[in-house]
Amino acid sequence: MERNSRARLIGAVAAIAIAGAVASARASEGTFALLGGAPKIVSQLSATYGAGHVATVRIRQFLGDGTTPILKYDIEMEKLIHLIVVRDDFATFAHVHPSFDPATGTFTQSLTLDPKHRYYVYADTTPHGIGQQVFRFALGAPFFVSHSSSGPSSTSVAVGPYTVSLARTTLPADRTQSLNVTVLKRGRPAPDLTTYLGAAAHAVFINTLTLEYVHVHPTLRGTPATAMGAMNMGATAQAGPLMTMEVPALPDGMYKLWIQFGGAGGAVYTAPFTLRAR
Ligand SMILES: [Cu+2]
Repeated sequence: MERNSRARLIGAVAAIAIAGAVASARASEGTFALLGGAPKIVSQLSATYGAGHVATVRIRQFLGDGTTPILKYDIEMEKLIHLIVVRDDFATFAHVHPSFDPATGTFTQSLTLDPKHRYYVYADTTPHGIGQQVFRFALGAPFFVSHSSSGPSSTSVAVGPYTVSLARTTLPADRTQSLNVTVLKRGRPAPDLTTYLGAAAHAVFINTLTLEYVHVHPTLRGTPATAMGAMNMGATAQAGPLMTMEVPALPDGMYKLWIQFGGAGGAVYTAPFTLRAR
């Protein structure tokens, strides 16, 4: 019955008939998208579209048999799921945390979509006993928007009162490397940064051609980095303006990168970059 009340369902027989005709809730199967990982589960998304370009997205995941729903997830970075939603031109980025119904294993999230665009939705979870899994789905307009082959972005981006800088935005491909991340406020190392979801910062990379996904966590310079792909940081994560991140071996290509961090008062800021690996 999911979360709908019985009364609402009975009152909505006509609407169900319409929904059935539109068949908008048919589940689509996600494409495995974690760079360097391997698919161990089946991930499905269904979407219903309402007024105001609002889509209600439901995600269910299953064991490899495709029929046994996964009901138990490990909490990673304070949440059961991280849903990353990126517009097809990579101009918008959202990181949200759907609600979870443990009885059915269904994650539910409302998203407002620009009807002229397609969106890539990444479901980043850690099913208990399985490890991190990331699946990609497409929502919205069915046409493909070709991406201009623009070069890497500037190494500095202003976001709110902060300026976020990377050591470089052109990286050697196919090798792991450390990349310094610096956050300034009024020209000085920002004194008021706060942790966000249990980390100094979160960095999501998406290959603009293959749409492969990587999610790493910058740490304060001079503190030990966590293992690649491990989201468990313990309770000791600290925020600060001088960070470094361990970048995994990126195949040759262009990558969008969004760095999220907490500012004064816990406000969340997102700094977008474009990287070239070659
Ligand atoms: Cu993160």
